Amino acid sequence: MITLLDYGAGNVRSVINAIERLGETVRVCGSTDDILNAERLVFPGVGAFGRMMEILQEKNFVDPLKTYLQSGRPFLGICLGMQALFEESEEAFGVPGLGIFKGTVKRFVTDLAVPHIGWNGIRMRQSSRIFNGMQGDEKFYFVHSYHIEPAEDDVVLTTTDYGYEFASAVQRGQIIGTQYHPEKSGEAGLRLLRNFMDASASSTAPIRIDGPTRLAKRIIACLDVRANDRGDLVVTKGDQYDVRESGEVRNLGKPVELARRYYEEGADEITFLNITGFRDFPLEDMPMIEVLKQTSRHVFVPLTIGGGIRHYTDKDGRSYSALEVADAYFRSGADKISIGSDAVTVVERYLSDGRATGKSAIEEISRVYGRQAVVISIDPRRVYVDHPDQVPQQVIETRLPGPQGERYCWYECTIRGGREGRPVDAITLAQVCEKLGAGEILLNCIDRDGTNSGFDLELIDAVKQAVTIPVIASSGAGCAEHFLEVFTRTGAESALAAGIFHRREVPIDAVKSHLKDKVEIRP
Ligand code: 1PR
Repeated sequence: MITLLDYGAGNVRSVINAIERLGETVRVCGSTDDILNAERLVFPGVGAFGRMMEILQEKNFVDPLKTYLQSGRPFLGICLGMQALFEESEEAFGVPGLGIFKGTVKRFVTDLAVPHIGWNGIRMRQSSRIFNGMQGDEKFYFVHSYHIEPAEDDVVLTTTDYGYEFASAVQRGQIIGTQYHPEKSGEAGLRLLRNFMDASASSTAPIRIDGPTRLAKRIIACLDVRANDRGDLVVTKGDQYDVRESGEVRNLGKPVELARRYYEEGADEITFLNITGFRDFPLEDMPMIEVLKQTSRHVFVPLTIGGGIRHYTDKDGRSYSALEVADAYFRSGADKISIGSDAVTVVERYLSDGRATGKSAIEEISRVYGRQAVVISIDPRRVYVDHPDQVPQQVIETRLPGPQGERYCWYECTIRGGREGRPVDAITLAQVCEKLGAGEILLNCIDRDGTNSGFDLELIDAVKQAVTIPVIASSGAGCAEHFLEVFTRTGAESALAAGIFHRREVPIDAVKSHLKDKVEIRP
């Protein structure tokens, strides 16, 4: 039996699913006695340091946790659950941590995109049972803006490079903490968890890997989901967002089955977009929540869900905030949520008022779950102009002139699945969303969607240059070479595709084989 400390923020479902998958039972800790009586305690942390410590105080969990940590019984802290073991964090000045390890938690200071999101390697410094059976070149899933800085070198279990070398795991006796998420790190992560649970196993000596660890470019499989005309939830796919063929919604498979297939084929991440979320209310559209629950039982890489995340009033007059909708998704197994139409509305309001309200979906969700959990999905289309001064939007010079030979264009954001254009451009939208607390940009392109003609490199480059958060390139992938192109000609951290994977035209491993030795990938 594993006791799991859930303080109420973030996706503990994935950790429960991963432990149960390994044949263990999980008791979610509800009282101080549960902590004190635990045989093995796992503390997965998501969200923000200050809020986490506040909740631990409110629930009177701090002293029992310290008692448990001094008892010599096995403890695994994941991400924020590891950071909590330190004395304090730059994320919340003046808020004391548990102080089990000397040292602090610092924000990344690097020119690279922050948060550090994705699959990176580890360099082992100590013997540990959690590495039994590993080769040393495994990659694990990271998602964080802050990292620990231990004052005592001998507690460092692994280090990782991201701009510079930082401590990515600690160990002292039976206390282990990892910055990476084993529950989201595929087979390597499941092995780590299995090793942790076998507290009697002997330790493996560190395996030395030369050179710095490298963050992999991520390959993401995207599933656009909606009900077809018979009411079945299907994975569909549009051509420039038109998902109907001969009047019928295209049906390319069942969401849970396809997600499982992509996980097994090596997808680094899976995204579900509820494409009719703009008109349906997701909390009434329970099948989508069910899809997420079922998928997270079998898929141990990060899951993003988008569609319908906004404030909503139901037919009985009850109001739901975007945060409540997001809560439901996180509780069902999502690691990140993606906001589309509502982000455009929020940015338009910001631009007209010239200030943030603190109450938008982006701000509220990132405050509670951390900015790494908030993705902005942008659905832009090109608008050509003869001259940059013709429009107030941010314009780029294009190598692909318009129908009248226009040499400039701007990218018009759309809402409601591309049905309505708005006067805000994609570059400005990305910049304002970053300012409001978004952690990642999912950059679609209506002109390229479903065309197999390659990513819009000019759009991706322009947005990537304008923000410091990671960018997911999306729309238009038609062959493996397109992925190489987007990774070598733009700074995009990941690339997403749908049609070629659904139609089995280019499998995920063919993309990875093509990239191997040219671009860092997760094997
Ligand atoms: O506006 O917050 O409710 O979110 C709705 C979400 O649904 C948005 O993220 C929006 O992008 C998405 N969406 C809405 N309508 C469509 C549609 O296709 N009719 N999906 C749609 C389109 C494009 C990608 C696609 C890539 C790659 N999103 O999902 O997967 O273009 O395709 P490809 O590799 O086949 O070219 P809200």
